[in-house]
Amino acid sequence: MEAVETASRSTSRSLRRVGILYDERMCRHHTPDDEPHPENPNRIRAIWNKLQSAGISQRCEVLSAKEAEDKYILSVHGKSHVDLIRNISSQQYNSRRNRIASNLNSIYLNEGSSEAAYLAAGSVIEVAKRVAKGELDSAFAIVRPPGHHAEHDEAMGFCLYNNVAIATNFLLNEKELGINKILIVDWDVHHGNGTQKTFWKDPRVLFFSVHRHEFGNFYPSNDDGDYTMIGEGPGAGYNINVPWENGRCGDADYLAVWDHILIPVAKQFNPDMILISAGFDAAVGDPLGGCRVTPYGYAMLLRKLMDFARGKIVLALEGGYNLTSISNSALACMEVLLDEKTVTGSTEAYPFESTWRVIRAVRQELKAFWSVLADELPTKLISQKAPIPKILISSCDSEAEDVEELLQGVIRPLSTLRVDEDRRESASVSWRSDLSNIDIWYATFGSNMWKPRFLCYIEGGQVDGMQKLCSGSMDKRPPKEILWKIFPHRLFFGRESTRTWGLGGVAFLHPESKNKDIVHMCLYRITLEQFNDVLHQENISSYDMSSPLFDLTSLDCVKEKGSINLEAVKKGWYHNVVYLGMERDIPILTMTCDLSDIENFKSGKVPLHAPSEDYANTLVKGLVEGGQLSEEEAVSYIKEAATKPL
Ligand code: Q9C
Ligand code: ZN
Repeated sequence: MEAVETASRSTSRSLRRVGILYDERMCRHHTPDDEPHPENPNRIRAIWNKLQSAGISQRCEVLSAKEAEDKYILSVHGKSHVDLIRNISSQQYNSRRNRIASNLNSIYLNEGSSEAAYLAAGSVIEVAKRVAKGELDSAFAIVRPPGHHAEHDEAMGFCLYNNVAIATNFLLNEKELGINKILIVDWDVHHGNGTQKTFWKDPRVLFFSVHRHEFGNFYPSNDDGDYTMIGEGPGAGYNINVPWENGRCGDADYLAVWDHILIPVAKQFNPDMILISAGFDAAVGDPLGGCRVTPYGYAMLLRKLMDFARGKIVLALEGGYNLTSISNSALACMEVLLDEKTVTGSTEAYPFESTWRVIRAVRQELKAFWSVLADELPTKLISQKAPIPKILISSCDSEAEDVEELLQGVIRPLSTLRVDEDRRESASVSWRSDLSNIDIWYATFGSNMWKPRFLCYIEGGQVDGMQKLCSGSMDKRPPKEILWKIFPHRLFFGRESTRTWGLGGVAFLHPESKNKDIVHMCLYRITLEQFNDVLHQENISSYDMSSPLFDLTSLDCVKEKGSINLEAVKKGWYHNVVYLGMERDIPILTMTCDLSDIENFKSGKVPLHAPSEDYANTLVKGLVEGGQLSEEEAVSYIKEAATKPL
């Protein structure tokens, strides 16, 4: 279903109305003699060119910039500041312009600056208005100069007018738009000091900024971005800062902050609209940011926000200084807005220990205002951390006896991981593209029956009850179809604990069928490429995926023999791929233990063990939400499987 839609969409406009705003006139703001500067016109040109050559802009409504009216700018800035920016590019300022700029913090000015500043602010207003009215579902304004550092009476940090703050006030003041609560997410690597100050006492605007802080040593180098800065008066609690203690933060750090701060708070706040101060200077490769967010990371961060405000989201460019990084990051975000989920390239890492410390500090500071932040984070969760400067790549569910040793072998420096990533991907690209054209049914009998849990293996992330983060598949497209079937196999639970679910047994399927047994299976139609990524995640292995675990030859073999034991993941618990027949000409595959394991379970060498409550509940949820059983029936189905002798 999804595939058909995507195909028909590829030549036409998206089903979702997505706005994109670009205007060459914003390139006329540059350094006086065009001396090199990170915030230069090529930034927005690079993004625009990338979106055009990727066919993205063709699927969007393309808008051009409009100058903001002074009355809107004056809702954020003082009259003297507006007068200065309006006039700074005129001839009468020619002799004074450079001196004025040099008295400001990190600002240059030229003859094009005024116009560009008005266009940038006006453009964010323009797209925000259209999204608010429902003429567009969402939009991206590719603007410069950036805005989030600009304060009431001060241009700074490459910013002249605070574009996002101005658009926010515009939305709130145009009462007939019906926008009364706005969430601003500032994921630029720098603190959005100007935006914070604008809405400091305003409970209609929840300002959230995650930024490198280093205890006040990172630009703008003061305490404004500390987590203790929570707003004041009626605005108390409506300002949330997540200050990184160090650079090198990446997808895992940002996702942890989303999952444990931003998303729960967004749920409780329930915004009418979301504006993102979308700097891409936390991207891997940025010369100023020193962080490591991948395009996939940005896509995930954005996707998680699409569940709020009925998807009414506006992205406004802020910083971001590596032309390639910002273009790829912007592209990944546009794919999310267009809802065409083909973002690839994931990085598995745990958050830094310092990240958990910061998350706890923020939750502690704000729990009086947001009840969803009140619970202590489970120790199991926060003990998942990346050694500095090393990183743990790997995954979810595998439970090799010597997992710890195995994992030690997988620890390698972050730098190697990043540098090698391209090479690793290109080495694996040939098998991936081959296998991405082959569909299979992946038949699940355990926690994967619950769709959100299974999606972690595809999209990355984790759901309630899981104590580990999944890396996801390289191909993030969701299953093309889901279907339930009953098979004559025995479901049982064994082993004592898992890394993902903690204490308690996990589900296994007896690899042989027996007429009087029945098992409910949820079948996901995914590609053979994705099946490989699921196999990899289900069986923690040091296997590097430069070639597939299960290829076309294995597929032929399993069809003929009924099952196939995978040497490469021998130590994983689900190393046995079992063929369950065909469904509409597509093979049905599952993964479980092998017959020798069954002997060990029977002899007691490996224990049978009932599942934990969390894990059992996940199975029940799968069966109930999948429309297979009532809750009562599901509970007794699981109970029977957990108690009947093998
Ligand atoms: N030692 C934005 O990303 N750095 N602004 C100045 C002085 C200024 C970044 C360093 C960085 C400003 C929108
Ligand atoms: Zn920045």
